[in-house]
Amino acid sequence: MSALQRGRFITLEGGEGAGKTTAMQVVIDWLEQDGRTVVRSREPGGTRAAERIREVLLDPSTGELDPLSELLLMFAARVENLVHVIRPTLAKGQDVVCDRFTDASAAYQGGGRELGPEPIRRLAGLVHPDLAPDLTLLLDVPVAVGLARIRNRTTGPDRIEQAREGFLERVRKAYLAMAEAEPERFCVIDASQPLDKVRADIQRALDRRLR
Ligand code: Z5A
Repeated sequence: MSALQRGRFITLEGGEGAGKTTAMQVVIDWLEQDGRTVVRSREPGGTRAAERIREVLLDPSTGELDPLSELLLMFAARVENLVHVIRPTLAKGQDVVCDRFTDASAAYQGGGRELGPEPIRRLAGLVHPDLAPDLTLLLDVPVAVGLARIRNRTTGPDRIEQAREGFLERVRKAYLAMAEAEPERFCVIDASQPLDKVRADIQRALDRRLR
């Protein structure tokens, strides 16, 4: 499948409370104004089976999981999303905007859970050797700022959010290292700014990278 024929694959990444929900809408609006048909998805999730896997992964009642089991479940959900949503949509020439993808596994399981990059690299090689996002917006926010935002939620922390602050610092560090290693794919957005500034930065990044 050539990159010219298929739709564009855009992913949103970031730590807790980075503001991916707002960013998703900005990206979708921008693409639609550009005349594109856009399908949104999220990971873990995106299909009925993958959403069931998400429940297992995020429900605190699941209890502790071995980091490798956690990683394999993320990739099981990813296969479902790729097979049933991402690949067919791109093949039709439509765009996909996905809230998290394999970079999240590298940041959370590779960095946060300290599995390192190798298992993620191997699984990505097995599951999507031919496909990488065309653009990844990394919404970067200091851990304490992100945590303060999500503390205002009415729902309690999910299973992964229950991890301690050191975990989230490792996640952020892993994301920033990936962005530095692949500047042509990543665009880092300072998500600690007020929302209107974040929105404007995302729009500017899309103008620069996708037009
Ligand atoms: N995970 C993983 O470990 N491995 C993997 O491979 C994958 C995922 C794919 C589910 O992800 C979890 O799965 C996640 C990573 C892990 N870890 N956890 N937990 P998720 O994306 O569904 O869940 P999340 O990261 O917990 O989402 P979130 O905390 O809701 O983050 P967000 O979507 O970026 O935040 P938001 O809802 O847009 O904003 C949070 C609040 O902040 C909200 O009240 C906003 O109004 C406010 N906000 C946002 N931006 C601003 C600014 N700029 N100023 C002020 N206030 C703001």
